[in-house]
Amino acid sequence: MSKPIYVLNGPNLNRLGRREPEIYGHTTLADVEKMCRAAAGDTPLEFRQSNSETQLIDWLHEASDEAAGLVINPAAYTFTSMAIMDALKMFPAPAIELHITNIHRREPMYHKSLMSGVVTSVIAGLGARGYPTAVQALKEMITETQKETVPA
Ligand code: DHK
Repeated sequence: MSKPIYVLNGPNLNRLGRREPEIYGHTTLADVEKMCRAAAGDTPLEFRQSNSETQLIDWLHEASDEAAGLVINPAAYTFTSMAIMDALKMFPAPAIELHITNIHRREPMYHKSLMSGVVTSVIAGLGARGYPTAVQALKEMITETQKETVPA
């Protein structure tokens, strides 16, 4: 069985759909999970959310050993957690930092991500549809990497 794609979500995203819908929309995290599983198709997918920094770091360590690719929405930890940044630095496969909102169009406190410098790509401002877009892109990147590693 091929290695899974991990989709990790940070604090307060468990309230998606009810949390400031004028900013984050009405799509729930359960809806987002369904969209990611549809985009993953036959690629296994681990979809998780935690409000705990420690839990997110432990999952990043696990993903470093188990995952073919990673989508992470660190939410507010994006701007505060060097510990999550350090864990992301150790992730050996393609990793996409994802934000539902365009953080660069928001208040200045949302402009400086600690994560963007240690990931493959950043997606921000596509709303909930950013998630399946990231999963689809990861699938393509993983397939390309596999093609490169298969001796001609
Ligand atoms: C989600 C949050 O919870 C905020 O703290 C971030 C991010 C933005 C998002 O757009 O998905 O700043």
